[in-house]
Amino acid sequence: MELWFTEEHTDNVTFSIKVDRQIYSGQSEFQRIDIFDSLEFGRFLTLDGYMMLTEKDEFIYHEMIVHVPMAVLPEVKKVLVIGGGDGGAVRELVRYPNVEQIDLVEIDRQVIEACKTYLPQTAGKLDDPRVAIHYADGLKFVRSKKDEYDLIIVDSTDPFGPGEGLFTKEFYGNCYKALTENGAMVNQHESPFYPKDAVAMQRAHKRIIDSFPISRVYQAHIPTYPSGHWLFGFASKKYHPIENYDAAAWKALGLKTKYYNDKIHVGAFALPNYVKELLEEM
Ligand code: AAT
Repeated sequence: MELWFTEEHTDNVTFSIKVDRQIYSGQSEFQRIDIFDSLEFGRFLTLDGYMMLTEKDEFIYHEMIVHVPMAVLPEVKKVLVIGGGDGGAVRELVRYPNVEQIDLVEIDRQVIEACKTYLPQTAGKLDDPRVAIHYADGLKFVRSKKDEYDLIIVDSTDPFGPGEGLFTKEFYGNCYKALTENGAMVNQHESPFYPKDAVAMQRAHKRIIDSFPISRVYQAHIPTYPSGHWLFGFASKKYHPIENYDAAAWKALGLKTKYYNDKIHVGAFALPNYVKELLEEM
């Protein structure tokens, strides 16, 4: 008998991956956690039935959420990652020798445990001595922080369930306060393509531009997320993601990447007209 993972991308569209076998299934206090093996996408993690990452395409998401801000900000020493219990963002961050401390705030301990056991490709660097894991709600964690982080990466689930609070005005305002004067926040910014996702994306964008003086959106192609067209937000106090981008300095680090490069960095901020309109029409 064939086993398929199917996710509804809209009421009229589904996306399916043929599953080789189920590796893990658990119900935490916050969500249902499943891990499957597949021929086409390798091992993949879903939460409450929604795709979080696959071994085959996670490099795109994690490189774009980490290297874009790291190539813009001059001196990143202390980083806060909110969500991201799979460890993919942390894996990319620990490649930077200047990064001294990474606070990972993941609400669900069971996600981290399952990923450490079954997804070493992403979770393999969670034991780096610079990483401190906090099991907490990111919304609450940032409330008490002031002038502390050079970079905040919001690697969260979508704006329903436990991730909902990470798309609020209160949260973005607190992230602003938690950042140093040179700091920036990058978030997974949902998809512009299907109208229901686009509404959530627009709402989040409006709240971010109200909270930060500099705010730009960039894109990447992520095959296993709804429509494959995904956005990220870059919101900053001082540094502009292109004007202050130092390609030579980033190249001098000698980091090997599979997706990110200097042309992608600039090109990712070039948005299709329909996306620009969605962002402007609020
Ligand atoms: N790295 C790509 C994978 C993710 S998972 C996002 C993580 O955010 C999950 O492990 C979830 O438990 C955690 N999370 C959700 N809400 C909170 C919260 N309030 N505080 C801290 N952590 C939280 C991102 C997938 C993006 C999917 C896009 N469709």
